[in-house]
Amino acid sequence: MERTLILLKPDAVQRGLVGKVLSRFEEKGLKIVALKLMKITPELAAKHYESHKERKFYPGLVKFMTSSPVVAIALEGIDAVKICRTLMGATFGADAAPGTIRGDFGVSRSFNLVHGSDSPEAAQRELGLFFPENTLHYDYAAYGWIYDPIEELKKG
Ligand code: 3AN
Repeated sequence: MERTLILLKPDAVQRGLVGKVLSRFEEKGLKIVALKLMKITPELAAKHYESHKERKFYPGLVKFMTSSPVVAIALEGIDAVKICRTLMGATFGADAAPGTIRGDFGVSRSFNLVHGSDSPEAAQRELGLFFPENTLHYDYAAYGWIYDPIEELKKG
């Protein structure tokens, strides 16, 4: 099982899309292991977007992400990072395929509704930043019907 960080960005919250976007992940079979509405501080934004510091869009990105609350979510599942990135779609709404979150709900380059960790290593780092209090561990009834244990064993 892998864990990943998802952020529903200020545009998703302000446009009333929290439920719809969260449903995409839940309905796919990902388990919610932490969830909170929060305001990102400039300090947290700087740590989270450290690798983009030199990019031209960085100041606008930090301003946007700190302008209004976000919903931070930790999701768990086999290959959770990759699956969430596929559900999100291409970075810019106008390029994102129909059926993806960004493809269905947005057209913007910067207001692109959702963030998802781009590797298991990034996920671990970002989960530590957004959920220093730790994520939960509990039995998820749906797993028995989401994963075929025989198929998973064969994958080894
Ligand atoms: P992704 O979120 O798909 O992993 P990254 O990591 O390339 O995309 O970029 C991080 C964030 O920076 C994006 N989610 C987007 O909001 C913003 N961003 C990237 N490129 C641009 C750009 N050219 N103009 C405005 N914002 C951008």
